[in-house]
Amino acid sequence: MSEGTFGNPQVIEEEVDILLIGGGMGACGAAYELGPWLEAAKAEGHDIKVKLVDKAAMDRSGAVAQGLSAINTYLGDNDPADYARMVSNDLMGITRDDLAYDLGRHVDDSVHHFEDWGLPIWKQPGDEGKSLLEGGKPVRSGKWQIMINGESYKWIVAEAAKKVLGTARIQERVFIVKLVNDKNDKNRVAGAVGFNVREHKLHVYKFKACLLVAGGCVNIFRPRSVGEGTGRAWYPVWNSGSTYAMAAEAGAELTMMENRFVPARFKDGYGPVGAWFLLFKSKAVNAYGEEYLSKPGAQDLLKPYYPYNKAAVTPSCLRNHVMLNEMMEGRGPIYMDTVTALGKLAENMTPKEIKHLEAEAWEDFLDMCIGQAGVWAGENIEPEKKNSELMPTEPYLLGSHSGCCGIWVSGPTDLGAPTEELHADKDKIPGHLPSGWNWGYRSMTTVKGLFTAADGVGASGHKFSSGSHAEGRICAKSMVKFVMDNKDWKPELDTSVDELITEIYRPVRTFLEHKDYSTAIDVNPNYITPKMLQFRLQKIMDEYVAGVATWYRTNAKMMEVAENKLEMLKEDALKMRAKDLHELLRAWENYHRILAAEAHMKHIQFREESRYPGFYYRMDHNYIDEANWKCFVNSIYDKTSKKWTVFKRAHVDIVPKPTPKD
Ligand code: SFD
Ligand code: AMP
Repeated sequence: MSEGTFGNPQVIEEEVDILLIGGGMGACGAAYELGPWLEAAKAEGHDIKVKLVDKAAMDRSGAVAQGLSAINTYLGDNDPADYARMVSNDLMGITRDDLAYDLGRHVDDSVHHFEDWGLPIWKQPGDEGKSLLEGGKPVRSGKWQIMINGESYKWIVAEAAKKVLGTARIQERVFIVKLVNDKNDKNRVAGAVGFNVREHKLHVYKFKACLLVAGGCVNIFRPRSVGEGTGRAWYPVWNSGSTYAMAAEAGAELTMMENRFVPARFKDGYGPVGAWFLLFKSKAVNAYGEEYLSKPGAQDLLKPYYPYNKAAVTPSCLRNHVMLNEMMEGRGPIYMDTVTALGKLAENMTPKEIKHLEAEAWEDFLDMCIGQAGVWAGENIEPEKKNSELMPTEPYLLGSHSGCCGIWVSGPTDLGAPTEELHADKDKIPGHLPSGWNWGYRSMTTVKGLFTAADGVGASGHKFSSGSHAEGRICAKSMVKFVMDNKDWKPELDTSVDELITEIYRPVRTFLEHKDYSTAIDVNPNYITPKMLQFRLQKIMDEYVAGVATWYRTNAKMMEVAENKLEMLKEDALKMRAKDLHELLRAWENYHRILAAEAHMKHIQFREESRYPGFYYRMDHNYIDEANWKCFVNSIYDKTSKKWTVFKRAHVDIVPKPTPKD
């Protein structure tokens, strides 16, 4: 085989049964779970071939790259039905109970494995040294969350996945650009194509089934961190919308793409707040020291968004709504009152215990968001002496954290029936799953052979790291079944390898063709650098689609402008240049971002209400309209005509929810 050169890659074609795209929590879960199922198939004489492809190195790839300090979903003694209720409540009533319940009943097993593989999980005094499975009681920060020493969380989870698959079945540093549909069935996937980000190699995979778990989408909005802060974000910048864009282009139905997560975070370093609110019992206060969430009148602000203001825990977006109100009325900055919280906790502590408490406060960030510890060090912040500013960030698209955008997937077959397991109040439960929520293979999208998990699955949310792993495991099982049921089927790509090379290396060839036209490599009328194109995308989304520039506000007219500008951006995207493989990666990441951004905008445009106040406002419909919009908004993209079809799907509560009282 000849060596590739820049723009003329060596082509490596490979046929497998199952391709895993991504090496994050979802993919590691799937890889681990595949082990026993592959063995079982082998025992029956079927050698199922598997490959995992990650654009980075699995030990530190994806959202958990820097580690975490809590596992946000561990049920323990909690009821999965309550978990489904919490997910629904936090996401303003429109989630799929079948998916949430299914996740809730499976997730703990992944956590038990993490501990077995070496992840230190905090235990209650007296239970140190006892594993969860041995009855050790975890230190809960909240009802669903447990504390860990998680700096090496991803290493540990990746190691277990790698052990099962073996290095020969893992390909790191290959960025998958697109899925390829089957030649004989356009509603089926038959392959995927990507390039090596370090060597001149193009990889073409054919498969029967594929798990697309490439994370969520970051950097479609202009971030708050610009200039010297560029590059900082809360969710990982290398989650570039590949999951949503590639699925959409393959024809998969997306769901709830209007949803976004705008987390309240420690300003500038993007440090998460959960441990502070839940473990250290800290309060957010305005510039005058008032706890704005509980002060008189705060609840009135939530009235237009009835009935979701009635929940025991105010949904994340509504907490943001009250915070934004404080800022816009001039009572900012908002602070996390770390001084009072640590002071209260230290009241009955020995000096040694106080030192330990302060160390824990630092470790929370050192374990998961080291940049925040850097901000503290750089700004002389000792949390026991000085409060830190909080800020709502730029929006992120994700389906595994406190958001629910993603792909519409087939649910479990055994839920929805009025069983004891679901709820004692079984007579009130609809007798079966609503039609359209299950089509045979759990977690398969509406495209045959294409599965997803974690950030990829829409209309659920609050899975976090553990749930993402568990959902990957669920997929492994159903993909093996799919492969066994399709033993004799041969994938055939609907696009030739030559066409794929031409398309994928266009930015390189554009560069090579025009580079000598000007003397400054970045200034050239024949191409645009990926970095500049990304700035343009971020400006459009920020200014017209409810980014930070407008305090998350938009309306139909603004989106009309955005729509036109995005059309032009898509045209110009074809002129992106790549002066090296790194820029080729950036070019395709941007392409994925644009499609994800377009889906987000189209869905916000379609949903004529403000379902997630605090995350975004349709100022022309600034209310929640339960009668017309308590439904899923789904969409399908046609890659040939480049048009989106957006439509409603009925929502049903499978797990009964309390009726709010006035
Ligand atoms: O503090 C391609 N998360 C938290 N979860 C918790 O359980 N506890 C916490 O404490 C959490 N917090 C938190 C979290 C995330 C981050 C970034 C911070 C803090 C700072 C959330 C979880 O991490 C998250 O839910 C899961 O990791 C999601 O899993 P998954 O599998 O959907 O995504 P991934 O792990 O990012 O992996 C994506 C993979 O895809 C690769 N990839 N590969 C090939 N081709 C392409 N085109 C690709 N595009 C991407 C990536 O390299 C990666 O391997 S807290 O805020 O609440
Ligand atoms: P975060 O650090 O904001 O990503 O949150 C981590 C976990 O804590 C998630 O499960 C959140 O839903 C939860 N959480 C964060 N802040 C609060 C709060 N003020 N009240 C209740 N739950 C919270």
